[in-house]
Amino acid sequence: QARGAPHLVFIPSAGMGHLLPFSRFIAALASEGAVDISIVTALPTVSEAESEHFAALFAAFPAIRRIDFNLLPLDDATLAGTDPFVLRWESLRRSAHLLGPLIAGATPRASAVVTDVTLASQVIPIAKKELHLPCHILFISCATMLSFLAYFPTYLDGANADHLAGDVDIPGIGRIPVDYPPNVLRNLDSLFTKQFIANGREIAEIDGILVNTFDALEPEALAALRDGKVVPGFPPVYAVGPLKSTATDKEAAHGGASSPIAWLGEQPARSVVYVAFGNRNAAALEQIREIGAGLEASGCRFLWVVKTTVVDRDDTAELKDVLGEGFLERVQGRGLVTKEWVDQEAVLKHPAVGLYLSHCGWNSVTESAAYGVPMLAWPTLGDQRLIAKVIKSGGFGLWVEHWSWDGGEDSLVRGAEIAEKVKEVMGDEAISARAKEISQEATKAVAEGGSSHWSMQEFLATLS
Ligand code: BUP
Repeated sequence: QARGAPHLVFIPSAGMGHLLPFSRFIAALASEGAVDISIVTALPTVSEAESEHFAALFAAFPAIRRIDFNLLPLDDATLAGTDPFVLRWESLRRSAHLLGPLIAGATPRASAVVTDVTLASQVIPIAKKELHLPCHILFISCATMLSFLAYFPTYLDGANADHLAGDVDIPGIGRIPVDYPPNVLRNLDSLFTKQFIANGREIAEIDGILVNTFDALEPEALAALRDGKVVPGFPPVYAVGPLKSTATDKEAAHGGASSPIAWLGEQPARSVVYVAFGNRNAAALEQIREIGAGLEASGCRFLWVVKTTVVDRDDTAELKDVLGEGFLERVQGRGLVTKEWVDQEAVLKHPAVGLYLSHCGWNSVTESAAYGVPMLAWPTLGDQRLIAKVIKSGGFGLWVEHWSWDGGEDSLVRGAEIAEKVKEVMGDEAISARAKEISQEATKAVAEGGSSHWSMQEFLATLS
């Protein structure tokens, strides 16, 4: 790094969906070598995947400094049963007061802090009032979700409500039906709701927000935020996506003849349905079996990543028991099922993949958009229904809105319907053409002179 280069301190949060955009952004900066970088690291991580990812990142970029963040114990019986990732966010938040001295002690002196949004309301005052440093957010969801987060406090004040109680009209964006935002916001007592409202109230104090999106993907939401329609005087929004991994070649590490990528290499172009529901969505066994039945009945080739637990370390089930008698034998040769972490970016980039049946995590959607893979959206929780809306209005996928993940007898999505929709999107030329167009726009955005490239330059200029 150049002497006197700005020193950015990154504070990522828990979950691969949070860590990956940080590491991608950091890898892009580190490769350019124009800034010094430190990462506040809370170990051990919740999942094995995060642990391996941190190790690979620090190994690939030895110049990046690690600031160890020892969390205070979270002794709070009222939080029993909370999602382990949300619980970790709370742990990070309740230990955040320790960050001031940690960052103050960094050498060279920190020039700015970039935090995950889940910690925003705690970190912003520390960075700005205690450390007198500029503070930015690297937002890990879409600009539409950012608009919702930013506008939610105004909605609550206007509706004289303390939780989500109806549709939300966001200026410049339009009406968001009550069942699109995170469902849990209807419950004031949930930890997530408290964190979400606190972060939303503080966000206007930030110096800038980096978002893993690009102008052609979310033109209206970005314009509404930047024009101050959502919240007057909103901080600068830098759309710097789609972020791509540059740090590690995971396939090289985990590859071999039996790897999914090697298998894809033997399949015809655009013939494979890739099926994955993210790293922290555990489906009910019955629903998993209906998905299997659907894939089998579709007649398509498929690569399916199955998760049966929220945290990967807990997943000890045998695939053959999960999928049911004879399934693996029946689909042998045309279907590959795995419980292992796959290099999803490499999968979506592969010419054999023709469709992504997805839970609609934002990283997954930006990856699909970047590589022009049409989507069949099956959102589960959190921001995923708002993200499915982005897919639908972008025209690069189909969202069957009544598909839920409740797992109850009435709401189980049956194999026959899954097969029908898979075949429908696989054969939809308009969706396929639009996916290709979006992918070209994504390439343009990050190329020299593209909108995301410019946004990145603008952000870097604030550091000098
Ligand atoms: Br599973 C899996 N390999 O096997 P999202 C995921 N990923 O590379 P999240 C792999 O993890 P929420 C696997 O490419 C994406 O970058 C995937 O992030 C990668 O969803 C990331 O898509 C997952 O944002 O759920 O975090 O699972 O919606 O809660 O963020």
